[in-house]
Amino acid sequence: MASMKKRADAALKLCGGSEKDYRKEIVKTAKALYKMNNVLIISHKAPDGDTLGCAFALCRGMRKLGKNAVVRCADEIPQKYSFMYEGMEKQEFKPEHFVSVDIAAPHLMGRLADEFENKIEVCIDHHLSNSIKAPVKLVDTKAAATAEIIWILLRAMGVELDKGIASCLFAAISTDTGCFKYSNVTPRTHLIAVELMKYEVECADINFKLLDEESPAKLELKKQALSTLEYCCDKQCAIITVTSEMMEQSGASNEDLDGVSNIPRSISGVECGITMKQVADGWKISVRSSDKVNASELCGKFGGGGHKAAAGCKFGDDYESAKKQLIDAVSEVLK
Ligand SMILES: [Mn+2]
Repeated sequence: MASMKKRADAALKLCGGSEKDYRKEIVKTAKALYKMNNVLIISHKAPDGDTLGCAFALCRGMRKLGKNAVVRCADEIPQKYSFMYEGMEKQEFKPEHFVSVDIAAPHLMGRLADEFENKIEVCIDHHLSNSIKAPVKLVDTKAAATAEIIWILLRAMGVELDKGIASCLFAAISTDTGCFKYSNVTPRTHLIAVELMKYEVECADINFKLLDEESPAKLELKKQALSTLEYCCDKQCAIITVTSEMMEQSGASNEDLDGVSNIPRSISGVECGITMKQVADGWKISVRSSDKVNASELCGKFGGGGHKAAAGCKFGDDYESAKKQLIDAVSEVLK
């Protein structure tokens, strides 16, 4: 395993970081993965580019090492991510080892939680609020995307990257950074992207498909949601509301919401953008914020969590009460 240490060092050097403690963590996690066979890799529910890119990159990497590996997700994988599993063969086997990627909490495994939450052996993530229980945990909150960690791990394990793996990781990083424009981006993010681009990744295509392309249904949803736009806290906070009726009328899907929740924060002068989405049992809130507001702390007050600049929480049925509590909490921070 000495070579694993060397490879980890080399990978860390390539992406500009070589703290000894971090290298140790990488080696420990890479070793745990290396020992496994018949591996089930779990993505979070309502999957995004990072959780899927990590899962399929790791799955492809494990297979290259001669192991059986599959990816599972509680929800259906949106069509736009199909390139991630393109060309992968079906494998039938009884899973013996369980890995979670980009999952901050057990309930985010969705309907898979009951079956797997106590079986996770390796948890790889970048969420500050991570609460998964696992013997081996690698939670690097400095990583803009969990995919940064997966890249280092694959290198440490001696996996030869290829176009398939690199495309998954590039897509993961690109989506979790809003195409390299969020404040979570570090030199390491770019350095890893450089390494990935060496494998003929079709970056422009991936970026268009995952970040720019919009269906007519999504545009209709945006139009309707925009009509609810309101401001508070001296216009430093903007709120939009998405009702179930709007979802139905527009024909938009839940993934179409991603673009919508970025709208309020994009308005000049707004430090905190809130999207209130009606769900079966209440209101799902997503918060996007500038440095002035810690979205994760804000949502933490209501039992939620996430990142500094993007987080979420949930409220019950009472729309007005939910909104008032949110506005009060934001004004408390901004005053
Ligand atoms: Mn992520």
